[in-house]
Amino acid sequence: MKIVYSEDHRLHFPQGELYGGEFVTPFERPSRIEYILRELKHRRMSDLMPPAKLDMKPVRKVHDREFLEFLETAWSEWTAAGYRGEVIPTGVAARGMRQKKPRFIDGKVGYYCHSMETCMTAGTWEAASASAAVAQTAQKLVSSGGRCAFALCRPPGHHAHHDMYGGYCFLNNAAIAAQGFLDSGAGRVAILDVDFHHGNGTQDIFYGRDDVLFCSLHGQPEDAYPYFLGYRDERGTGKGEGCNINYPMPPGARYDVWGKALLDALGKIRRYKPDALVVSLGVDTFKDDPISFFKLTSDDFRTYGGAIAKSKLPTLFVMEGGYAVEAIGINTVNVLDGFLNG
Ligand code: SP5
Ligand code: ZN
Repeated sequence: MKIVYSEDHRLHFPQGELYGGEFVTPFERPSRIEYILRELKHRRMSDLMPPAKLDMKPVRKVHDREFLEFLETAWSEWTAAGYRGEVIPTGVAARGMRQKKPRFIDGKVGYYCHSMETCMTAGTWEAASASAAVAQTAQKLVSSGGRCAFALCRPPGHHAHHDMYGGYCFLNNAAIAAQGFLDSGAGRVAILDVDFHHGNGTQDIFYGRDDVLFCSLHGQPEDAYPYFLGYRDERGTGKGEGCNINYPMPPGARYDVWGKALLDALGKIRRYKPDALVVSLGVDTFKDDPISFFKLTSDDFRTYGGAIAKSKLPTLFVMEGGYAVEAIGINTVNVLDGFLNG
């Protein structure tokens, strides 16, 4: 399996994540990638390549132009304002308030942010755009006839909306890849999001479209981040009606429950007849994940990799979350291994 990877992910490492009212070292940290690389090497999966330069065309189709400008300039505007800490909003555009973009950086940050745990720092834009380039380069490998590829993205992407960042995500790598497939000639693309958290950003981007089917398996929003999206009755709108399918599940869910949802999603994907499949691959469904509540074992990851392979679709794996760092390599590579041998 071809693996695309960029060292530029290291440029994004904020000092803090707001967690339980304290600033802690971010769960989404550079060592996650190091653990995955180590396990890939250990299992002789070393077909690594760097990304090509990012083509902004598909990026502009899934993200708002002014939002992209904001991400690119936020750090310089923040420091120019005299602030010495990392970029965090104070006031946000909440219920009943006007949705108009303010001029000053404080206001703009509140306008474009949906989750305050996620800080921006000096290298955030560079890392986020390198991560999108990783997804795009891997997508092109699959579009030009490969059976599969692994985009080792960091920072992750599936919480990034058309015009909002948060949940450790800035650019929606999976959405950029899906758009890339369409732009390279695919008629329809399916996105299967197996990260523990609902892929609210990906849902937002494709909610009114029928050329992308989005299926997400996740912790139910009553109990789990992102809290305000991911219910079963969110089914898409307009011509996108029926092209958004959510599988919210309760705390403690094991593979007996989770695997059933997966098979249902894979059935829906088969009937949609896509030309390509993008898997938003988060391994925070693992039983020992520090911020999640599903109970998948390391063996379960191999099992579901095999189930995904049965779809026989050109498949792009895009790395999302997973915070049990000592096991992240084993769990991620188990999915890829299960796929290759499934
Ligand atoms: C890509 C991805 O996986 N993003 C996840 C972002 C989650 N951010 C908020 C986490 C809040 C966790 N609260 C957990 C309580 C556990 N006791
Ligand atoms: Zn997650």
